[in-house]
Amino acid sequence: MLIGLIGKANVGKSTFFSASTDNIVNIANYPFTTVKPNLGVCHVRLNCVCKEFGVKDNPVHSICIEGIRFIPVQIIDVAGLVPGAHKGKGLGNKFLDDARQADALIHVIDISGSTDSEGKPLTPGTGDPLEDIRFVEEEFDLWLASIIKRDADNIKELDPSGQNTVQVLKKRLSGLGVSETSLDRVLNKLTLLNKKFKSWTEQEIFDFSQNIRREVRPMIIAANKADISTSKANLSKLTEKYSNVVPCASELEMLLRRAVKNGFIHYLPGDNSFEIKENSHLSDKQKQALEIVSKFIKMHGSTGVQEIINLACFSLLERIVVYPVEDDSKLSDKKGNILPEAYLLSKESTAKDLAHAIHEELGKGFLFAIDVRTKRRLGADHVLKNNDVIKIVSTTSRK
Ligand SMILES: Nc1nc2c(ncn2[C@@H]2O[C@H](COP(=O)(O)OP(=O)(O)OP(=O)(O)O)[C@@H](O)[C@H]2O)c(=O)[nH]1
Ligand SMILES: [Mg+2]
Repeated sequence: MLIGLIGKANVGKSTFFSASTDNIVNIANYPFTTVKPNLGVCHVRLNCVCKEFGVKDNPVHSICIEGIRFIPVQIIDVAGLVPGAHKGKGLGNKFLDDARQADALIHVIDISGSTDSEGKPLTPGTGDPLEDIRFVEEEFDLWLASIIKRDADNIKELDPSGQNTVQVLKKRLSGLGVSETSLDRVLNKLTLLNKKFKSWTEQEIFDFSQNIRREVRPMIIAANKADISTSKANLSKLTEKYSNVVPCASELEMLLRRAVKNGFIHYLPGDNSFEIKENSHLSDKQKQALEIVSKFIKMHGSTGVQEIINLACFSLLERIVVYPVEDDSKLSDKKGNILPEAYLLSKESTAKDLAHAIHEELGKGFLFAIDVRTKRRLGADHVLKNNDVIKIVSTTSRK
């Protein structure tokens, strides 16, 4: 699973990336600081089942702190874009090629309005975040339209009668993972299902691209720089129009993570408060900085960074968490690690899908699964639910 950070230049994408991965990358108040994409690992946060089972767990690939499980997820920070990027302006559309690998997108914006459409610094409050969202989405759609158009001649060749539009478009958009159901839905909505592709107008190609983008790359809007006072008015305007907006302050999250590293505070990413440790000898400047963060968190509930990652995983991608174990009485693997793994699976995953996700061989030899809570036997097609703890019995696991 890969989360992509996209947006206008100089809105704080790399700051969000650094804050969520603890990898400090280039950050600066001018456009195009990021040229090559940064790839890193962030974590989704959830309540672990260890508390319910009353066990002290020792995860192998995730982390559990005080009953809160952090599961790794890949995240990519790409170059910023400016109007005209699909025609090669700024760093051109390379960012879209990088971003298209992502399963879900976080669209980072500068909600304080401190940057113009090219990402150059402005007096806070004079930039227009609503316009920024519109143009970034439009750039994405125009880029998609150009891919479809680029292949238009091929499509005509492949499908001279124009009878098999769905199959051909599916093939052309395969890099984006567009399913036939999504394609059908969009074509139906736009009443294009029975119109031969070769007679589609420019506008129809654009509308099709826009709808496909909404279908296959839903986005969360990270309203970044929400710590700047000019954000408030913009935020109200935005929430009137969009439902998927979360205010955030990546810079403040980064500050908290640094303070944790330096041993100054007790804080877990996503917490709604933090505690300054005794004998942490903070300077007045550091105290003031933490005071600003504290005020922000009180007002917004958190810095927003963790909440946005969680929304990308659980709302956009609708993942569930499943804990596989080999020993159902000890809840452990063969080595005795308790609740060793936590898998983020798609919503409709079955017991057999889980076996395959663990290991191809385990999937091939699947016999049945056991729901550790109820001790019930589950068949291959049994649909798993969030927080299930499952033992897989397979011909390979008997060896
Ligand atoms: N006040 C405030 N400033 C922020 C925040 N996040 C980022 N910034 C500042 O915004 C500027 C741009 O940050 P970057 O992370 O480099 O932005 P970017 O979107 O990656 O920029 P490009 O790679 O150039 O497209 C820097 O000066 C950051 O310090 C925030 O939450 N609050
Ligand atoms: Mg950057």
